[in-house]
Amino acid sequence: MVSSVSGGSQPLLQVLHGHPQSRPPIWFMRQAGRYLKEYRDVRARHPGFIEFCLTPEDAAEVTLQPIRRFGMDAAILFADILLIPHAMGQNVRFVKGEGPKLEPVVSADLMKTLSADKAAERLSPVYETVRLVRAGLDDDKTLIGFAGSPWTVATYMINGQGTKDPSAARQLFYREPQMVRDLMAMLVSATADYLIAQAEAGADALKLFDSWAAGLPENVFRELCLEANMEIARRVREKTDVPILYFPKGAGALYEAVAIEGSFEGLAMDTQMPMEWAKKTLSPHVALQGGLDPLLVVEGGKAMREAVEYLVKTFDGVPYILNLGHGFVPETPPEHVAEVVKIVRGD
Ligand code: 1CP
Repeated sequence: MVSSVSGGSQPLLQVLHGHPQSRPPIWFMRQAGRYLKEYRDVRARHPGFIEFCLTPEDAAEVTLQPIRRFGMDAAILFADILLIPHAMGQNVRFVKGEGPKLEPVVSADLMKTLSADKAAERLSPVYETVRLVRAGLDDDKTLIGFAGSPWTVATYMINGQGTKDPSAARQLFYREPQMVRDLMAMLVSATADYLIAQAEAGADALKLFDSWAAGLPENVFRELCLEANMEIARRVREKTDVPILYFPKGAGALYEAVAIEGSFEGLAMDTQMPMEWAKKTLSPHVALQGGLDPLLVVEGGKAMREAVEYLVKTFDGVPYILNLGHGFVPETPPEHVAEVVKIVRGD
């Protein structure tokens, strides 16, 4: 059993164990990335994005860069949610300027070419990255491992690309439910193994990204999002007691069901979340994280400062981690990021 020593000296783990801090711990989704020159320099050495993610020294370096520059309370492993389809045998490429391209899984025959069994094993370079990052982080900083949630990863696998419109996956579920259920079962299994291996290598907390949880009817959300992620959490907990954060982006009122029934230690909020409602309804059940609009950090100034202060004030006295409601975009000025950290710390 891998233990997270009930929070120890890490403020972020303290929050995930239900203990509010006098100032909220802080980190940012996509805190490693193109908005940092030092990231672009390392990225330029790699022709392929997947190959970059699977090079432990460089992945560890870019994981640590934002911590060195801004001193956030947590590092998030540098990897991508599409490493799992790659490791299951799907052809995944990242095309410059266009995002990910996958060979779409749209038939039972294509599904037969995929396998969950060895997927986590094939991602062993990621666990080496985890070990390198943990060794390079101060004891009071948390290392967050992560994976995509099964439905979100299935959406990319079925659509074949990054898209603003995940309807192909939803329609396939209505047309061929068993096929999508089989794919989901493979993803649950591979993802649980992958997260357990990250925890065993030294990740202090784990996050499941359900970036395509929006727009699903309640019964579909419950099956494909809530239940699938709870099943992963159950499997992870058989082997470790590392806390788990879940991000059901765009789930709206269904956030309440996730908070009450979900058994996750942390729940990440998107930018639309009504914060007073979240404090009253979700907070008694789960530690909360996030909500800041990443575009405020692009613009900076008074609007950004007021939004950050509002979050700090609203969640004063309850377990809360300051973060974005979605990832930084490449246009984000690093000086605005530094200013958010300063405001939150009360410097
Ligand atoms: O070189 C580059 O800058 C490529 C951009 C990039 C980066 C920095 C991609 C391609 N992935 C990543 C790293 C990454 N991805 C991390 C670790 C770094 C960090 O957060 O600091 C994480 C946690 C992810 C997770 C991820 N990848 C998600 C879930 C979170 C979210 O943004 O909703 C998703 C949906 C992806 C898919 C993905 N990977 C990359 C892109 C451009 C996309 C989105 C494609 C699309 O739908 O349009």
